[in-house]
Order: sequence, then C-alpha cells, then structure tokens
Amino acid sequence: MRVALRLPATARAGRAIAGVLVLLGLVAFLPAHAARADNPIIQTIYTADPAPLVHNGRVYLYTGHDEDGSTWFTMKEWRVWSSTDMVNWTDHGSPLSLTTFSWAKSDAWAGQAIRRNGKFYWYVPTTNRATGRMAIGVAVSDSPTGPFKDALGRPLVENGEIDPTVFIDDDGQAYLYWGNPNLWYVKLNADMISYSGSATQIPLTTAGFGTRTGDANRPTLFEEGPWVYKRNGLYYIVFAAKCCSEFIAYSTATSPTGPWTYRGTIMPTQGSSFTNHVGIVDYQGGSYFFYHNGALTGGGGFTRSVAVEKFTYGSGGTIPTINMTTSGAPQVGTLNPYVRQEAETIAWASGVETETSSEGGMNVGWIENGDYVKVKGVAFGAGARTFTARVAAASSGGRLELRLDGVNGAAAGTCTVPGTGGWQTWTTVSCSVTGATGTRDLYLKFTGGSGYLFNVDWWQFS
Ligand SMILES: [Ca+2]
Ligand SMILES: [Ca+2]
Repeated sequence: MRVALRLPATARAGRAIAGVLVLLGLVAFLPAHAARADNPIIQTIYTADPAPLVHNGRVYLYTGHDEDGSTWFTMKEWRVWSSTDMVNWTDHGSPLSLTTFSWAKSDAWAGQAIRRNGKFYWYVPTTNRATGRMAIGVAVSDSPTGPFKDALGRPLVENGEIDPTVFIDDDGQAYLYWGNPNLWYVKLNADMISYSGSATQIPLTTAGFGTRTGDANRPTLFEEGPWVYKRNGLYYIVFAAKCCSEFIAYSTATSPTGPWTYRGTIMPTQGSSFTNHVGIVDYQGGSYFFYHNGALTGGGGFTRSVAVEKFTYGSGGTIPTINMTTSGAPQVGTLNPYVRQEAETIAWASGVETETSSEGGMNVGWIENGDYVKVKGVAFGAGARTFTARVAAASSGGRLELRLDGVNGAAAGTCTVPGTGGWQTWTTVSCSVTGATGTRDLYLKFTGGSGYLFNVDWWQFS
C-alpha cells in the first residue's frame, strides 16, 4: 500500500516544476535560484471545487480530491486545508468521505461549509445508493477541520442535482442553493439541517444569467457550481458558465431570491480543465477568488488543482476580469518559525505526499533524495540558531537540509535523521543554524540514499 501510493506522487510532483516551466518557455531563462510560482496552491494531491471559509483569523479551504490518473470525476473523499497568509497551506487531511454517509454510493463532488451555532455544517452532493440519484447531504462538526459526521443519516434534499452553496443573510435566514442544469434554493431552518417549504426553482432568464447560443435546452449561461454571498448589500451568484469548457460569470440581485441581473464574465475559459468552480471570500482586507484548473503535471479535466487569485471589487461591487496565474495571491504577512510549524504547511512541494500522523494531524512522507518542501516568507528576524524537527524513519534515514531562497540556495544547516524503526516511530532531531536572518523562503530539502528516507511531522527554529 505504501509503495503503491508513493509511486504516482513521485512521478507527478517531481516533474511539476519542469512541466510548468516548459509550458511557459522559461527553462533557458531562469537562474538556478529564481523564485518560482506557487499556484496551484496544493501539489501533494489533485484537488477540485474549492470552498473557502474565514474563521478566527484563518482561511479554511474545503475541496474535493481527484484520484491520481482519473479518467472521470472519480472522487471518494473531501479534504480540508487552512492558511493565515494565502500562500503557506496546512493539510488537515480528509475529515469527510463517502463512508461518512451510510447512504452514499459514489461521487464526492462540490460542496461548501459554513459556521453557525458554534458548529460547522458541510453541504456536499453525492450519489444516493438507494435511488441512484445525486442528493445533497449535510455533515456537522465542532471544529472547522472535523471530524465531520452525517447530521441526518439521509439526504437533506434530493432532486438529482448537485453543487450546493450555503449562505446566511443578515436577518439570520439561511439559504441553500444548488443545481445543474436548473438552479434551486430552499430556506434552511436555524438548525441548518432542516428546511421550511419546498425547493424553489430560480427562473433561468437570459436577463438574469446571460444568453447561451447553440443549445435549445439551456438558453442561459448558467451551467453549475453556484457560489452565493452578500457584500455591501448586494447579493451575488457566481457560477460556472456554458459548457464545455466552462468560464466563470456572475449575476447580482438586491434580494436573496432575485430577480437576478447578469453581470458578465469574471474568469474566461482557461487552464486545461473543462470545468471550473469558484469560491470567493474577503480576508484581512483583501478579496480572494479560488478556482481550479489542470495546471499540475498530469493535470487535466479529471485531475484538477485548486488555485487562488487576489482581486479588488470595482465601483458598485463589480467583479473585474480575473485571469489564472502561476504566481497566485501575494503573501499576507509572514510565517513565524519560532513556534511549532507543521511539516504539512507548504507553499510548494516536490515529490512528497502527506498521511495521517500517529501523533495527530498529518505528516509529510514519501520523501526521496532531492524532494523538498518550500515554506514562503519565513520571518527569521535577527537570526535563528537551532532547528528542531519531529521525524520518523523505517529505513536508515537521511538528511534534512535547510536551504534559503531556493532549493539549491544558501545552506543554513543540516540535520541527520536516523532510522527510528518505523514510519510512525517518532523522535526529535536538532541541528545548528547559520545565516537564517530576515524574511526568507525556507526550503526543507531531503537528501540521502535510495528509497524512502524519512517522514517529518513538524519543525521549529529557536
Ligand atoms: Ca518522493
Ligand atoms: Ca504534522
């Protein structure tokens, strides 16, 4: 199992940078230590259908997971990530999967989580085994990172349509919207796991959702993946438009139930995935647009990756044109190396994957010679003297090199990792550090012999 899982990641992530650079035609022009792009934001697995949620000063990001090598939307679980700076993302694993819902058969597709009553409610579409139709379930947790459990033991709503988005208006009324090919909503009760009245169809008019030509069955641009929110008194439905390939467009209204007015394209068709899916939040004074594309090596319509761009609303709340980039959003602040940082907090990774750690949370594994993890904007200040890491190795171990500003940048220290007798048999190693001053990009570069070298759970400078 361990070897079987590790091989695709090595092949995929190890070639990711080279693939991106070749696409850009930049290989010959880049100096060895050039700062590289950090978008898409997750490289350890393929991710799709981003749904961000801001809570207690962090951005939590709920996604799906495209299995390696997929030739369909083969999705078995949902994943959670979080960040305080939009560039270093912590992997919280999979606290919700098809097995969470006893009634679910397949298809862990696009959902969204929201907080209310001190709990977190995650609405997801999946196939109801009993009916064979797509239905929407709701999972609940006391924590944004789970674990989540099925709140009902049955679907919340079921009409064969997908892509739930949830929103709580200023008056406390919550709404669940969803749909493909139609667009529906229900008014959720305050418990967030039941609703009043019946599912109501939003009229898909060309005034509300734009004009599609060439498909008599679908006269408007609305395709799927609605994302509903309210900002400065204006209600937004941002959605995947036309098919295929999709682009992202939006409509606005002065009431949560419309009537809606089509406002145009946000993100044109781009990025070698024929679907796209949007999630938008404001965080620390900025506005952020999450989406997915096929930009990682091996990526495509069924092997997608979540990315993010920062944007600024125009006058009257308009959303500008947003293009996909390989640089992504700028970092918000810096990362503090003098508190425990999880090894699975990553700006960019090459060759590694993550797994559940026996000491809680996740750890980085599948580490081979030359693999690395980049951590962006690390505020060393006057200088670090010591580096400590929690490590485990069923093999004879290897070396954890600290490099600054590039994977082959200045060497700030090297810790020797011994064999510990197991991949989850943890020990702490320390080594001295020189030259780590100011704010720098930190590369944890893994070197050693052949095969898998060791795992890393967390690290800290002093
Ligand atoms: Ca590897
Ligand atoms: Ca960890």
